[in-house]
Amino acid sequence: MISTQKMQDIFEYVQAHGETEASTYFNVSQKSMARYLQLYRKTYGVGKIEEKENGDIKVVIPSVANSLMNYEEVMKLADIDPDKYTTHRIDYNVKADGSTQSKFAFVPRKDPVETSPEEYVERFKSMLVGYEPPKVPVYKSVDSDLLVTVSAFDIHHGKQVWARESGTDDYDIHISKDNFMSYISYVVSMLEKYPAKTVLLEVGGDFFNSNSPANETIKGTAQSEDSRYIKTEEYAEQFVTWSIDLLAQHCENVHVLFLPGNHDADRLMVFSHFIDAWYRNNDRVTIDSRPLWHKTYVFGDTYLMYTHQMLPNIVPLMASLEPKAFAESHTRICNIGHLHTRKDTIISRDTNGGIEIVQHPSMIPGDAWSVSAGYQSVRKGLIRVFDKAMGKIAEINYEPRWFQKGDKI
Ligand SMILES: [Mn+2]
Repeated sequence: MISTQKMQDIFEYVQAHGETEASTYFNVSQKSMARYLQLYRKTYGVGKIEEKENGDIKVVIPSVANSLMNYEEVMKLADIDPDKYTTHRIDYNVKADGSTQSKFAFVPRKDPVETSPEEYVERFKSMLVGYEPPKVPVYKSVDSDLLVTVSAFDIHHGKQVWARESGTDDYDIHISKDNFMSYISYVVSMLEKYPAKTVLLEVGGDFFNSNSPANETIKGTAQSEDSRYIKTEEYAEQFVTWSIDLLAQHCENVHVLFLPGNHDADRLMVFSHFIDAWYRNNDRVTIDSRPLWHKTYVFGDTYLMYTHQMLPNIVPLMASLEPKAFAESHTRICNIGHLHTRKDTIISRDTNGGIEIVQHPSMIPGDAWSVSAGYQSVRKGLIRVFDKAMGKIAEINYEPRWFQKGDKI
């Protein structure tokens, strides 16, 4: 930086001896000398003009002339031709003592690049040489094995719902049988897309609406029931065996997990023994009819736990059922039902290893009592696809209303 005093000295020296001599005396190029003088003359301020070897020009305007903030003004004062130069950057600095400084950098304008259509074609052609389209990595499961789970929580087979009274849909043993068979047919159509080796049918409790011929739950709560106990039972035998047989035609193994519910614990246990006995000589169909309230199913790195209702100690309970498999698993899902509404909860990954609690939906319509009590639910099935190594890879929606309006089997 050249001080005001020095600028004044230069100015006076030029007045006395001329620009050429001043340039030699002060060791400044003649071009810069001319610009110094112009700047000094027009602003009575001080500044520094520096021409670099590459042709760039830097102009520094100190605080005494800081009204010069406009680059066009600076170009005029520094005698920079706007046709030949353009601004590159402008910096405005405030120093600790409050003084200011503006720095203007100018660069020579470049001729616009003109490309002929022929040149453009040649350039484009050269880009195509050696070009390869992006390659997408194809994921293959460790042994191309998939598991498809079919939720069958809270079917409440035997329940009577009268649409005029409930404001929802009609429901009786004919409809529940029909619905279930439509659902399984839909699952079979999805097996074409996801060719699973194993299908797990999750009968998650309250499969029957009542526990006894008195049409009551296990605790004795009276139920609005369709038809007679034994008829409801026969329908269930028919559509459950029909479903297992159909699934077994489209996969290698069918596993049926029966879980007692608060409506049907005793009845479902007996029913599961009937189904178990039915398939006792079929190696491809396995029935979990153990009279347990909590069960597991382990598939590769996936640990599935089942219980009908939410419990306060559900996470330690889940881990305690098969501790070794639990510890080694990556996908850990605790499956519950009972409230007929889909709800997903992921417990903190920090403390519980990423356990997911999935409350399954139900396919039944709300009845007059539940609607009057304000319970709302959307009728849905839940079909999931698991890969042995990757865990859950797909979830498929199912709504019984589609089959009621559309295809009937
Ligand atoms: Mn329940």
